[in-house]
Amino acid sequence: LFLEAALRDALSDNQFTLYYQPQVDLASGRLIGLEALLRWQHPQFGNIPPSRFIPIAEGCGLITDIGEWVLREACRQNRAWMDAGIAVTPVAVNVSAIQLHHGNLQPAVEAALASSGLPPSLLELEVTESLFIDASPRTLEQMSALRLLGISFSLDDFGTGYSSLKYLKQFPIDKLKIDQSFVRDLFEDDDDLAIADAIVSMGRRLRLKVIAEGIEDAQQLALLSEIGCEFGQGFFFALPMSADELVHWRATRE
Ligand code: G
Ligand code: G
Ligand code: MN
Ligand code: NA
Repeated sequence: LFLEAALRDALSDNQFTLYYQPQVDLASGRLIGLEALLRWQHPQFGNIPPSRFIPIAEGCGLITDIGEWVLREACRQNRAWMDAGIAVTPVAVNVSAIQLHHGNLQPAVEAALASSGLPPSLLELEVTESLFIDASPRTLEQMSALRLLGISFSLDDFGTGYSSLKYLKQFPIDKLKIDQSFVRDLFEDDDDLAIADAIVSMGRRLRLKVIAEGIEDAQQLALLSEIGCEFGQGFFFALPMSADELVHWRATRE
């Protein structure tokens, strides 16, 4: 209840910022995208992680306003980088199943694209498998409409949720994100390697892109490359960074 009250002020008081974590092509190391991650700096209580406040925001309905802010800010920032002549990549925004369920994601995305002038091909939306549990008809309708606009969808935390594989056929998904829980012990645990390998193979057959999350060391990277995983993200490449830090990071790699 305390956090709920604080969340209401967070938007109006500008306490939110977006951090950006690079996504790379594993073979070349080239930057291929960014994931936008929400950060909340409370004036008294400091940094409060999304794992704590997103569930509360979902429970009290504030996720709609917060989600709209995230979309607007990510699109604005990516368009600003484009205008500054910085090599452009898509930005991936995490969206809550609730935003889709209630039917306000599509108008929010369209508004964010219109106000920023960001081309739709430079926006990705990350959804989780929880989306598929009692998806309303509006869920699929909105996803299909957004896909037609040129936006792509990634399935986050893949393999940990409620994945009935039939959903991969029913919903317009473009990319699978291998959950970091399968990557963590990849080198020590043959079962994790088997699961990652299976996801990569299935992705290829279904013509889906596959990205591994949570890559922290060179051994994990080597194994993922060996099984044909094309893309990756994790502390081994880069931490999530502020927009300014990211510009610097990009410059030092060129
Ligand atoms: O950045 P961090 O590791 O703390 O993220 C924790 C969780 O919060 C992740 O599951 C991530 O998907 C989620 N998250 C981060 N930013 C957003 C956001 O803008 N919207 C939603 N709905 N979830 C987010
Ligand atoms: O659920 P989602 O995949 O959106 O969550 C992304 C979260 O994972 C972010 O909060 C980010 O900080 C965290 N993360 C990103 N790379 C790594 C990594 O290499 N190791 C660990 N432990 N966490 C990571
Ligand atoms: Mn994510
Ligand atoms: Na994840």
